[in-house]
Formats: sequence, C-alpha cells, structure tokens
Amino acid sequence: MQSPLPFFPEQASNFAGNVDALFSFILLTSLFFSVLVTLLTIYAAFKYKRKQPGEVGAEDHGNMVLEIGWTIIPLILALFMFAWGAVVYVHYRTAPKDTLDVYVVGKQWMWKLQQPNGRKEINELHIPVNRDIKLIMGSEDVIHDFYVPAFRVKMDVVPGRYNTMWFRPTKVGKYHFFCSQYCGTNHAVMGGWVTVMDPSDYAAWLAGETGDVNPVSAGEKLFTQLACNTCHIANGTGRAPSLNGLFGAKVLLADGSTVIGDEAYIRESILQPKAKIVAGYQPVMPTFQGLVTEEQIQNLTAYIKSLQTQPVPAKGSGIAPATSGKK
Ligand code: HEC
Ligand SMILES: [Cu+2]
Repeated sequence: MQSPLPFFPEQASNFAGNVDALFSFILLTSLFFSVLVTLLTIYAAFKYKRKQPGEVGAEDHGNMVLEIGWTIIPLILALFMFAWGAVVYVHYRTAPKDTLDVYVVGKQWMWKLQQPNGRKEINELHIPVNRDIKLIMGSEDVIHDFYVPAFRVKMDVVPGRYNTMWFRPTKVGKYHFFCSQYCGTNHAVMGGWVTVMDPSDYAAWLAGETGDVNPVSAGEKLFTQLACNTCHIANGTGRAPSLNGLFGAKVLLADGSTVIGDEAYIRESILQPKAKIVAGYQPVMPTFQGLVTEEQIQNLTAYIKSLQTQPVPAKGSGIAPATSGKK
C-alpha cells in the first residue's frame, strides 16, 4: 500500500503501511474538525455580531441533540484511534519467534552492531529482506534512540537495561537510521545506514572477511574467565542452577512468582543477581556490575541463549531434571 499522504518517507518494512494509515487517519480527522470549528467560529462571529447599539442577545437554553452528538462522536473517534493504535503497538512490541538477532550498542557518538555470526559493524547494519529482525540494544553512556524512518520503528536505548524492537524489512535498498534522542555534542552525526539485501547477497556479505569472534564463543570464553562456570555447572549439580534451557523457559522464584528467562532477565541476573532469586538456591551470586562492559554482557547473554540442548530445570521447579536415560 502506498502512503496516503505525499510527505511520508519510503515504506520499507512490515509496519510502515499500518503506521502510515493510522497516522493519516488521526491527522485527517483532526484537520477536518479543526477546519470545521474554525469556520463555524468565524461564521458565528459575523452572523451574531451586534448590529445596532443597545441590541440585546437572544436567550439560549442549549440543545440536547447537539450536546449528545458532540460528546458521542468524538468519543467513538477517540476510542477507535486508541484501539487501532493499540493493535499496531502490540504487534510491534511482540517479536515473533525465530528472529535474526542483532546486538546493538549505542555510545557517544556511534552505533556498534553485531551479527549473530560475530561480524561487527559501526554505523552500518546489513540485513536480509523479508526476514524478521530483532535488535537487542544497550547503551554505554547516556540515553540514545535507534530510529529507522523508512521502517517506521524507533526505540530508546537506555543505559542499564536492554530494549528490544523487531521489524521485517520488505524492500531491498539503503535506508538512513538516526539517533533520535539528543545525546550531546555530536548527536546530529550519530547515525548510519541500514542495507537491506537479497538473502543470497546477505549470506555472501556475512561470509566475507571478519576476524571477529561471534558473540556466543566470546560469551563462552567470558563465562570461564569470570568464573561463572564454577557455580553454574551444566548438569545442574553446582551451587547455582544450570543455565541450560534457561532462555525462553519459565523460572520459578523464591517468592513463588515466575519470570520468563528472556534477555532482560539474564541481564538483570548478571548485574543485580539479588533482584530475583531462583527458588531452591541461596543468593550467593556476586554482582558483575562495573566488571563487564556492555558488549561483554551482550556476549554472555548470547552464550546463555545458545545453551538450549538438554534443559536442566532448577532444583526448586519441582520438575525432574531431563536425564539422558541413565541415573
Ligand atoms: C558464587 C557462585 C556464582 C557465580 C560466580 C555466578 N553465579 Fe549466577 N547464580 C548463582 C546462584 C546461586 C544463582 C541462583 C540464585 C539467584 O537467582 O541469585 C544464580 C543465578 C544466575 C542466573 C539466573 C538463572 C536462572 O536459572 O534463572 C543467571 C542468568 C546467572 N546466574 C548468570 C551468571 C553469569 C553470567 C555469571 C558469570 C558472569 C554468574 N552467574 C556467576 C551463583 C553464581
Ligand atoms: Cu545518541
């Protein structure tokens, strides 16, 4: 679908059509009523102007039909805008399964991006067309914001946490992205280009050059270097829960509640281990706040996400650990 209004940027993602349609609807509705009210005001000002000195205004007792009309119609319109907006927003905030995950770090004043195979880029993002992409984003300093106008997606990138967003590019091409949260002197130049490629071109691009270690192996190395592996033993016999199968699973906490083991939870477990204690374990994990860089946290997260073989549930979960046949 083409943009209904002439001043939109190119539409190059699955969200663009919907966002533009909603935006145009709200804009045109507001414009219609603004013009209507302005014209009626001007008309009334002339029509009911005092024409003779000493003229007395007519009495007015209101009009029920009008009162109800201009209450109900805007109410319906506003609720319709809200509902439509909610549908678009929920779709945007709910990433599908099986996305291509790109890690993004914002810092004054550049963007560092890393592909699942480890290939790193600065202020450039290469992605295949018609594939669901998820950006997992952190900041090393202040609040930034990743904005791709042609995709109609933007998301704040906030220090101390991950924010994620997803989209599916629908058109091969090059699209500008920007930092859209004022972040200091060189904020204006903190941007770059998203290159959307045919899947075969993308595969060729991915395979080309790169001495970069992929985030999963970098994370695996860190896991040993930081001695995470002394407590987190793969088969679940250590002082800490096995991290096998954690990603995407439901984790039972000591206070009886549950959380989903997503990127945000893994990150929080590394930086503020005491925030959520896994049922059946002592809160003995030290915090790694200040000891690991944003990139290292992403590497650890990628590594933990990759541990999907042979899930070992935590002791407190009440489920027997998966065994491979023998006791
Ligand atoms: C001194 C032992 C110890 C070390 C070292 C340690 N952890 Fe932990 N970790 C624990 C314990 C105990 C828990 C469970 C209690 C809790 O939630 O705090 C835990 C929980 C976690 C969880 C949540 C697990 C779940 O099943 O929900 C993650 C993720 C995690 N640790 C990652 C790490 C990483 C990454 C490192 C290294 C950077 C690390 N841990 C180092 C003891 C440790
Ligand atoms: Cu910025």
